[in-house]
Amino acid sequence: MKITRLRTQIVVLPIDPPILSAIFEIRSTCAVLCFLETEQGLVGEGLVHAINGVRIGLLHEAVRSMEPLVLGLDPRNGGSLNARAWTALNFFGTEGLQMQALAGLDMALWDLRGKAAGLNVAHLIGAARTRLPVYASGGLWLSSSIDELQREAETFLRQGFRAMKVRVGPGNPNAMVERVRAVREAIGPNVGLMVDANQQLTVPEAIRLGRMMEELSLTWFEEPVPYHHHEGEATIAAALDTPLASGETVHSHRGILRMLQAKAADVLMPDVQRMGGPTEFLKAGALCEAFSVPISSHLFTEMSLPLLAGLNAGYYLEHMPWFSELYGRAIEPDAEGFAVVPDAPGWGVSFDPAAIERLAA
Ligand code: SMN
Ligand code: MG
Repeated sequence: MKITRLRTQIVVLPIDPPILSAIFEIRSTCAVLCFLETEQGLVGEGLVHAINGVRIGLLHEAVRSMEPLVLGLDPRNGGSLNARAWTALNFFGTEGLQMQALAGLDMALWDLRGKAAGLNVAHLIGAARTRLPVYASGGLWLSSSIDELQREAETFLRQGFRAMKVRVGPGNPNAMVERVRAVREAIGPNVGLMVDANQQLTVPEAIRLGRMMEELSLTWFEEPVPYHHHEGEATIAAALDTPLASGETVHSHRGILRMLQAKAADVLMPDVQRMGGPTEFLKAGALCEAFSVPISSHLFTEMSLPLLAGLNAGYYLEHMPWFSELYGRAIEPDAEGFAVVPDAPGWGVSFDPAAIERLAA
């Protein structure tokens, strides 16, 4: 089997009403859909995105520039793309835009390998499990009032979620704790609750806020300080009983290795795009297992589900529904609040042509 062409399509996914995290107002996300076509007619699918469409043209161009790395490649030897990338990308480096563009191709390669084998990616890896605990992440933003937070939390419970994430930010810590407590009161003591500060606190602020929240039995406290401040993360993690989660902003398995060596977090949560694709995500997963640290995911619910299912250290799946319209279906929790790996080959979900037409830029 041979890859004959990389086809790309830009789509815009509006987020209406806009949402607010401590770091961005998010009005849309814009994705570059990547299709690797083969002479046998099988097509592998991947996607990379840019929040609010910022620099989407550059991301698209970076993806397109990598077409020569996959043309003529047998997808069964998809690992060779990753192996060659370390030299092919060396000049601009293996962090940032180039790695994120590489992710689109690597995702499509994994989809092709699964489709060629007739296996879901989870089974291709050798699934360690067929379902994962999932938490709702598409809500409980800083833009919600306390009443809205409680109503959104109740909606998540009705949808079958047994865990969810609320956002905090800088400012009056009493006000932040009040928001988190309001959610805890709405969901009761036995539902998982994560808190994400999107890197906007200092180390002392994070320790103070973390201590104030200890009694709320959080599943984790995420990205309290700027993502590169691993020493600060380690200080906060050591000061709190609540587990610290981080890792969505680092690139490649080497970024994850540096965090593990620094004891920066109790839970790592790589983003498959920033990793540089599934190949790097899986390497990160093996490193997490070696350090006995659970691995969660960031965005990319559809692709992270089979990947985490294939990892012994696999932990919570983040459920962000931004791309479900593209797939024409949403991943829903089962009766116990788990996300179940689909049976279909590759990622187990495919882009809906009607949705692409509707959302095309
Ligand atoms: C997040 C990051 C980027 C976009 C949306 C949400 C957040 C998360 O940090 O962890 O979901
Ligand atoms: Mg986060």
